[in-house]
Amino acid sequence: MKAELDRISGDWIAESNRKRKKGLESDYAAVGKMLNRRKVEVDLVVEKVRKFQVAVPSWGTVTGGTRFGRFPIPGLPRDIFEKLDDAAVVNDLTGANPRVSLHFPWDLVNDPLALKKHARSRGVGFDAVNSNTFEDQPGQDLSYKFGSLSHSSKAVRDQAIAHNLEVIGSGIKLGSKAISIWIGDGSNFPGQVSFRKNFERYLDSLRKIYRGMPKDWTMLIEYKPFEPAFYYTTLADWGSALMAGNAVGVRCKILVDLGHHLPGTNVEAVVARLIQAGKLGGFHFNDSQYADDDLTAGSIAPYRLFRIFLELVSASAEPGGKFKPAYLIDQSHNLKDPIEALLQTMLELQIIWAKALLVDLKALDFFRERNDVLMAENELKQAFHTDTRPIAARARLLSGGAIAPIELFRESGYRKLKAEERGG
Ligand SMILES: [Mn+2]
Repeated sequence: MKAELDRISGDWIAESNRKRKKGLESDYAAVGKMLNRRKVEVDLVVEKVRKFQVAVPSWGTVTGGTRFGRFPIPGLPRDIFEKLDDAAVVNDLTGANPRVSLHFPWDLVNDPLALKKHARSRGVGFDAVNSNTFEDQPGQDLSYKFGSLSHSSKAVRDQAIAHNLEVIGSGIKLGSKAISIWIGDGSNFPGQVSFRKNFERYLDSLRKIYRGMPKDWTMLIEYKPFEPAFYYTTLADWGSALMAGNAVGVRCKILVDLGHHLPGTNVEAVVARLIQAGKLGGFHFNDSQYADDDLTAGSIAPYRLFRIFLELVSASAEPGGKFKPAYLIDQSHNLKDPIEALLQTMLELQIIWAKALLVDLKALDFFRERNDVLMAENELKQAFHTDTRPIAARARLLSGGAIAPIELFRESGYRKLKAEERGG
C-alpha cells in the first residue's frame, strides 16, 4: 500500500491500527483497571480527550526561522494550499486538529472561496485569522519601524487598522470567527515613548478594529514581555491585556501564549486569573526554557503544562459549560520535520490533557480546605504520574486517527513524495 499524493488514506490508517490494536487493548485494559481502583471510569476520560481539539497554524507546517537563519528540508509546502494539505495530514492522523489558523498577508490568496473549497475537500476548516503589523510588507506605504497600532502617527495607525479590517474580511469569507492580534510595538530606549500615550493609542486602534468585527466574532489580543521591543512593550503582560480587554469590549479577550512569560512566571495562576475575569479567550501552545523559544509543547516543562491544563479542565468542569477557549499550536520547527513536530505536539497535548482530567477535583478541594498540603499535592502527582498514553491513543483511534501517528507518517513516505512534487 502506498500513500496517496495528497492524503494518507483511511485504508492505510486502518491497516496501521490493525497491527497495533492488540498492544493498545492490553495497555488500555491495564490503565483502566488501575483507574477503576481510583473510581475513575476510563472510557469517560477517553470521551473527554476526544473533545479536546487544537488548531494547527499555517506557519507551523514549514520550518520556522531561528534568529540566525532558516534550514528548510525538501518537500515543504510552497503556498497556503499545500500548507492546508499538510495540516490535513496532521488532522487525518490525530483526528484532533480539524481547523487551521491563517496568518495575513503571508497566506493571502486571490480567491478565498477556492481556498475554502480546498480546505473542505481535505476535511479541515479555519480557526482564528492573524494579522501582521510587526514587519513591513513589499509595496507598503508607511513603515512599522516605530510601531503600528500604537504609532505616534495617525496615518501609520490607520494603515495598521485597515490591515486588521482586511484580515477580518478575509476571515469572514473563510468562515473564521476570531482575529488574533499580536503587535511588536514598544520602545528600545528609555525616553523613546510615553507609556501612557502609547497605550492609549493602542486602545484607540483596537476599538476601531473591534467596531469593524461581525457581532459573532471574538478579538484575541496576545501579550508578550519583550522582543522585538527590548525596553518597553506596549502589550507586555496579562495585566495590561486584561486592562485592554476590559477597555475595548466583551468580545475582546486575552490570548495566552505559553512562551510569552518571563522565566519563573506562574503561568497557571495567570490562567486562573483570566478565567476568573471571564477574559481568557485562547491559547498558543509551545514550550520554552528561556523566553519565546517556540519549542514543542511539553518538551521542556510537562508538569507545568499539566498544571495549566488542570486550571482549564477545572474551569471546563464548572456548571454552565460556557468556557471554551480557542486552542492553537504556535511553534517554530527548526530541527524537526514540521509535520512530525505537529504530530508529536498533539500527542503530547492529549497525553497531558488526559492526566489533568484524572485529578479528582472534589478530593483536591477537600484537602485544600483542610490545609492538607501533602495530600493536595499528591492529588496532582498521582494524576501526573499515570501513564495516559493508551488513553490518548484510544481517543485517536475512536476519532478515526492513528494509534501511532508519527510511525505511520514515516512509513507512508509522504514527505519523500512531496519532495519529488514540491522540490526544495
Ligand atoms: Mn503566539
